[in-house]
Amino acid sequence: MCATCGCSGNGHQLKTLLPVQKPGAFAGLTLDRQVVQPTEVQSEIPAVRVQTPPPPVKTLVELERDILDKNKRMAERNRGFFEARNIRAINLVSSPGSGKTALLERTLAEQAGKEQFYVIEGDQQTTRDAERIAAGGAPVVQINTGKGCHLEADMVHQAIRELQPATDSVVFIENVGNLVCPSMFDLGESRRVVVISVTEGEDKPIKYPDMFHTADLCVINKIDLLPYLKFDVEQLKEYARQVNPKLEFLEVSATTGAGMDGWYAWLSQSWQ
Ligand SMILES: Nc1nc2c(ncn2[C@@H]2O[C@H](COP(=O)(O)OP(=O)(O)OP(=O)(O)O)[C@@H](O)[C@H]2O)c(=O)[nH]1
Ligand SMILES: [Mg+2]
Repeated sequence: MCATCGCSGNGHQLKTLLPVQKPGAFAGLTLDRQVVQPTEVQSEIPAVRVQTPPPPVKTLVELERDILDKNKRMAERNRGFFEARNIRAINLVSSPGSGKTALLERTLAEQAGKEQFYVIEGDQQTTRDAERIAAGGAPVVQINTGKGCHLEADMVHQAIRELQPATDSVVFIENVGNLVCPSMFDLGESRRVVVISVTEGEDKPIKYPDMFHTADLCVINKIDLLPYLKFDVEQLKEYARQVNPKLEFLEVSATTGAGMDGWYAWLSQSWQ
């Protein structure tokens, strides 16, 4: 449950999709979690009434702190796993439809021989993004969060156990499309990348500051559409620097491939 935003996860599901060569044809292994309800045990021993004090009532702030603390501990485990194997783990966050999956599709297609890639896909429903990634030949796990609006570190932990990423590889984690809650949940990633497309308006960094404040890199996508829009790239950068002066920027088009060399150079740099 996310006490912060009020979304209540009704149990997430993991689906591992085997990489395929032909788009559309994928084989899947479903690892649905089952919730087992406690059953009543019939006993012949007479019941003894024990007076137990009521559990302490927690405030919303305490609940939120508990959730974030638990998430932080699991995130550190993930981070230790990634660091021990020199794995670059990248948490891609954005509003829905900014082009996260399109960016990954092109990256996998153009860099497949140079790096070993693994992908964790987060969405509330469907395996559509995982199918797009599997069609490109990369090992991928889809996490469906149900009512949850963000990925959490324990979900990523389970996905890593499925994927078993190799030493020196790159693990992309595509978060649920949402500019608010994913900013609060450390997944143990090495770097956080916020993707914003030029159709969203340049004021998003000041309207959703947490997302831009916690990111290392801002990828400005869909620049092929700039001639048709009223969008000021420099204004966007200025707003973003107001909330995060250290934020780096790249301008790309996942559709045409413009600017992708800068993205590949950023990916291949040493982060240790
Ligand atoms: N013109 C243009 N369209 C793009 C570009 N990148 C992505 N798109 C389109 O934008 C739409 C959304 O792209 P996705 O890659 O599905 O976006 P996403 O961020 O993964 O979306 P969610 O997973 O639903 O949050 C699709 O119709 C893409 O074809 C781009 O660089 N230029
Ligand atoms: Mg996507």
